Amino acid sequence: MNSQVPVCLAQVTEETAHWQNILLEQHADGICQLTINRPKVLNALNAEILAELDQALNLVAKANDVRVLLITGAGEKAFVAGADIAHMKQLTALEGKYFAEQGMAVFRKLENLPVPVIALVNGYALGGGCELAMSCDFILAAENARFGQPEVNLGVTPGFGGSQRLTRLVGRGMAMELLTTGRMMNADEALQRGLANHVYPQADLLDEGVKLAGQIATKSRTAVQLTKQLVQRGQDLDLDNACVMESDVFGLSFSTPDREEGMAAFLEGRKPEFS
Ligand code: DAK
Repeated sequence: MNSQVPVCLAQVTEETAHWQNILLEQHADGICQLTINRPKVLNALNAEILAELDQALNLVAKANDVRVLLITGAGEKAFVAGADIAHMKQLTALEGKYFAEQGMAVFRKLENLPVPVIALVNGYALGGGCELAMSCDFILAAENARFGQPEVNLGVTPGFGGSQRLTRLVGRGMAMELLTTGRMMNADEALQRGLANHVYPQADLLDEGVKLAGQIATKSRTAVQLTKQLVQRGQDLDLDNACVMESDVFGLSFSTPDREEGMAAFLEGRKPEFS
């Protein structure tokens, strides 16, 4: 398939048919669901899953029928219980470095995906699982969600960005506590500390995720994507430069058909019909 041509994700089958560990499905109205599907080992991540995840993100990035991506784990027990310990046990130091680089690159791709990504954390999100959730734009948690970075129990450091993203999300002191004790946070604590946006009964998590994604999917696709870029790029800039960037992007948004339609619809007292 030509990588330059936008694809309709709903019609892509040949590229996804050989995947063993990832399910990619379309809900209505531009909502795509990606499920890490290895429930026997609580969806633990190995190099093969990371490679499939990378391919899935490439497809989503160029799909013209995806407006929001949901990521969750198969089964009722885990989102992702971390990197696969059996896989990591066999790695040499150099292979460990490559494994970490592979995970880092995939999670960075996820973070920079043009469309918003919502993690639906339906159980354990430990180590690489917590790092995966933190690479999404925001997190919705089930009541049984458990978040943690237990790498210190295994004699290693976080390898997929956990020490950096957790610190940015919950602050230095709490991140240090969690990283150095390896203790798990339950869903309510994650909510209280700003790691999760909302907590739902597990049976409602997917429906709530689809509902929230549905609200985003009705908005201007261009405005949503530009907003994600502003938030992603702006967080590492000083405020002066971040505000300059926002002015530039605000100006850019005035050149779009969605801006014409959105403002006309408001003045005509009707709902906008965005492209
Ligand atoms: N890897 C492999 N298998 C796992 C797994 C994991 N992370 N987590 C669970 N499993 C498997 C269990 O071995 C068990 O398999 P069977 O015995 O049935 O064959 C099955 O899933 C069910 O798990 P349990 O029987 O243990 O279930 P419990 O309810 O009793 O306990 C648990 C659930 C999540 C508390 C427990 O499974 C657990 O503690 N799991 C490990 C959590 C963990 O430590 N995760 C890894 C975090 S470290 C790096 C790159 C990356 C990383 C680090 C460095 N570089 C290369 C520098 C990332 C590291 C991590 O993610």
